[in-house]
Amino acid sequence: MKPSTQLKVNASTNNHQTTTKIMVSKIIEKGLNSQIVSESESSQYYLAMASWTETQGFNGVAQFLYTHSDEERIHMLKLVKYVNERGGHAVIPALKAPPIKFTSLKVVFENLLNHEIKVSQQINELVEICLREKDYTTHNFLQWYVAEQIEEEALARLIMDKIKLIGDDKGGLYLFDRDITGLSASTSEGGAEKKGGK
Ligand code: OFO
Repeated sequence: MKPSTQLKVNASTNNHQTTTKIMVSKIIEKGLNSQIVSESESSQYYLAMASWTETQGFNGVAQFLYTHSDEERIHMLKLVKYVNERGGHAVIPALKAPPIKFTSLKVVFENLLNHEIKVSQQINELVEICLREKDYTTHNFLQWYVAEQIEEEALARLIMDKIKLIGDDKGGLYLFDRDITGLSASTSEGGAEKKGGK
């Protein structure tokens, strides 16, 4: 929808005031609703990883993943509120079941990194649609997600590097499990969280 057709004028007969509301276009609404699915799936996926790692005795990793799962839910909620505030309808989706088991800690974080890369691509596509549709408000709103993805991908890569270094060394894995929650906190301090996004 072009900007000229994004204007919806509601005339109030009660107080004779005229209010102008900028509506989100159908194509942007659809894109944002797809992103709601992705963020919800991310939350479920990381929750499944958290539960599995907890059963394997990696309590630090589990805590890290429970927190990450909560954050993804907040990302989803932020989108829900934005869509509705802009006169669209945020649809709460059914989600497919995430995996139950993972073969190793390395596989967990490989999956996490690949998932974050996929989400970054989705955000970038959404940003591209906003530019094509000349929806600069949603484009601006999405910049928080762009910054967040940079942070999350960087953190996932950092963790993968550490896991590769540790290999099968049990002592190394013990220390990694002990230290990972601090790693998450220190990284998010410089990230999109600090930019007032949540
Ligand atoms: Fe929603 O931040 Fe990653 O996926």
